Amino acid sequence: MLGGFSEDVEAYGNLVHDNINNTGGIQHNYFRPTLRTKVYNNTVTRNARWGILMDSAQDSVLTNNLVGDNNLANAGFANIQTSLQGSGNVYTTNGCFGTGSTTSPGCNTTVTPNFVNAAAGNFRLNPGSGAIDAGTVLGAPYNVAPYNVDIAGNARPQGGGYEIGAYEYVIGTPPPVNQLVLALPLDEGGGTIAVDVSGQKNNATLVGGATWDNTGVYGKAIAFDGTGYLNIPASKTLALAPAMTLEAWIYPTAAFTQFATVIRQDRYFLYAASDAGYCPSVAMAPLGGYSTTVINVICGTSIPPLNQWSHLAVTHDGLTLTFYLNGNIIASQTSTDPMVPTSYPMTIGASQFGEYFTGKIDQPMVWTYARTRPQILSDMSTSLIGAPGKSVEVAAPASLEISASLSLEISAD
Ligand SMILES: [Ca+2]
Repeated sequence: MLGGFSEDVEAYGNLVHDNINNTGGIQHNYFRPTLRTKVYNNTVTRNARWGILMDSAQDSVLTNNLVGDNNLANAGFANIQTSLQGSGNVYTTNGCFGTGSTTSPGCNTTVTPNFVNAAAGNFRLNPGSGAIDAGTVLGAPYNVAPYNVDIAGNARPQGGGYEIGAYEYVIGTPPPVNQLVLALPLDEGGGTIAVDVSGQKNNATLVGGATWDNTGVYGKAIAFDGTGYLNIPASKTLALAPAMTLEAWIYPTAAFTQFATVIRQDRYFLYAASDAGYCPSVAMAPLGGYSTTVINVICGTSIPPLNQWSHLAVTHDGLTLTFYLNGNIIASQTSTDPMVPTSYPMTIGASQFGEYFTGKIDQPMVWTYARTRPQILSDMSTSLIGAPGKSVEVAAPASLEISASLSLEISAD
């Protein structure tokens, strides 16, 4: 302590929520100035007044804080309240959202947090959260123990970068919810982007000989000439494990001569055709599955006919691989080898090995869990056109970890 100042206080990785007794979240006390406070990677939400109050703070740094839905007492506070502050404060990549001003100088950006279940006190992030990979990379000492973990003890960063807030989003096991992570209507009819309406922002880019076609199953489709494909950048939401559903309508226009990809992401895949002899039942049969140190596949039993639409799907629930043709279960087998999530682009109409598809594809969809047969039938009969947020069944999280509320007051006491 020096001259009545409180110095070098840190607030790192806290969850500060539901302080409803007319108070705020993290506070620099107006009457007790603070020097060089560091406020990093906190989630501050559902508090009555401010989220983070910077009164009398000087030469302090706020970074990677996820602050929103504060000011619930309607007292006119910002999520990050920067009135009456001292000089030299720095704000970087603080994401604000919801109730309470999100435009104060401390809020560098607005984000959609997409919490797992805020009402139940679960402020972990769902896939597609705007907080994922949106933070500033932290240097020493925050990149080493004991700082390099999140509030749940998971290593920070995960995947492509630092998250904003107290929680890193952990790819793979277990999935935060049962969710749709890719849904392409393929109805734009122009341009080079096919927009994902799953809500997970996994938009696709048309590459090479992939062109718009006016006649899909629903609306338009993409035609692949045998050299083109759709590319979707690597995404945590597509790093699937322990379960999946891949499905699409296909309209092949050339006889199959080798593996023909419908959907592939590094370790999991759906193919319209295989190489001769790969599937034991029928030469060139379609297949789906996933690879680890071994390749786990389930084969169809008939060749999708030329110049007509067929619907293909493969599901894996962690125990069983199932292959569907036109909504019918064609084959099913035990497969307990755990899926391994990886961070690679997804491609439609080709794989990382080529394996191009020739013909049309419509409404490719990817889910983080095994759809049931009635759900597959529903997917087949539902047009994605103009349906963002389409009928996503959200299962209750297996366990809710509800952190105790706290109000952290930084003062010279
Ligand atoms: Ca379409």
